[in-house]
Order: sequence, then C-alpha cells, then structure tokens
Amino acid sequence: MSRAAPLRVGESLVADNADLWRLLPAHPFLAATGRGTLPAEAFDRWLVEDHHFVVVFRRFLARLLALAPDEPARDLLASGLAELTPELVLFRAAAAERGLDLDTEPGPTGLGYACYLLASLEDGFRSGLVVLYGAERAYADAWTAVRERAVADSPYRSFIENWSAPAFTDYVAELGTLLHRVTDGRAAEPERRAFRRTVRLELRFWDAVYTGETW
Ligand code: MP5
Repeated sequence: MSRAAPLRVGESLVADNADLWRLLPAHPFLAATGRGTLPAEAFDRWLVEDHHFVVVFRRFLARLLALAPDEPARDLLASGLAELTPELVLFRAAAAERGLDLDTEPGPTGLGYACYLLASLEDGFRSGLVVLYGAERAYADAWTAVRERAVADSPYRSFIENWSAPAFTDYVAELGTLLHRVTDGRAAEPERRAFRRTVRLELRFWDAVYTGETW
C-alpha cells in the first residue's frame, strides 16, 4: 500500500497555521483592495508603513544572506535582495504621486514587526529563514487571492502584480525548497513558534493600516 509523501516543511507550517492562514486573504483591507473600494487614506497608510517595513526588511535580508550556509542559499537570497531596490522605487514613486511623506514615525505594530525581523536573526540562519518564508509566503498567498478577484481597472494593479506575479511566487517556492533542505524536512519547536508569530504579525500589520493605528 502506498503512503502519502510527508508534507514539505513550508506546507506543514502553513497547514499548522490554517486558522490564521485563512484570515489573510479575507482581511477587509485585502478584500477591499481587490474590489477597488479601499479608501485612499487606508492605502496611503499601508504605503507609508510598508515602505518603512521594506527598508528594514532589506537590512534583515542582507544580514540573513551573510549567515547563509552555502553558495546556493546565498544565490537565492541575493536574488531576493536585488528585487528590493525596484520595489522601494515603486513605493517612493507612488508616495510622491500621492503627496505622501515617507519620513515619518512608523506605528507600534509596524515597528514591532520590523524589530522582530532583526531579532529573529539572533537565533541564527534557520530562524531568520523561517521568518522570511512566513512573511513572503503570506504576501504571495494574500496578493494572489487579491489578484484572483481584482477588478480589471484597480488603481492598485502595480502592487497586486508585484506580489502575485510568477517571478515572486517562484522565488517564494524556492525559499520553501531551501527551508526544507536546511531543516532536513523538519522545523524545530522554536521555529514553528517563530513562523506562527510572523503570521500573527502579518495579520496585525493589516489591521493596523486598515484601522489607522496610532501611538
Ligand atoms: C512583505 C511586505 C513582503 N512587503 N510587507 C509585509 C508587512 N510583509 C511582507 O516583503 P517584500 O520584500 O515586499 O517581498
């Protein structure tokens, strides 16, 4: 009798967090983005907060790359790092067009999440990679769901495309392959907790920009 192959690590982490995972694409921010009904102020808040996030994310990824155990891992992380400059250019162009000041204080949730990215590196490469995979996989799955129901003339098209295009979803799949390899197919308990914490922070981040969290 044949037995089903064990789940790859990334899939088992997502399956363990199915309760949170299903909330991601259903989040009111993302649902309204797809319908094209998101209030401009909410999108503006996200733009400014996510710009802060990506600025820290780039430093996190550079430090993760420096911890990577081998050349294939470094090749993959360097490819992800290279994408962050055009992404920041996209954020800055959209902010300039919308008259937004990017040089502001991030909110407590965005700041907390960005700090956690950097703190996760204190536990080493595997821990940082789990957090990277959680953040990127959450973004890929959430924006892919938005794309599936997006109205053709959504004003947020370039952002929807950025995280739902094959170039990005293939990168996330490769991160999953790397995670499986470096963990020998099994995430340890602290790594499982780090993944769940990351998904929770993703959801809190959406809440914060949707409701306009302040200090
Ligand atoms: C990402 C992001 C994806 N931009 N913002 C949050 C809150 N989580 C994940 O990172 P990247 O670098 O834009 O692919």
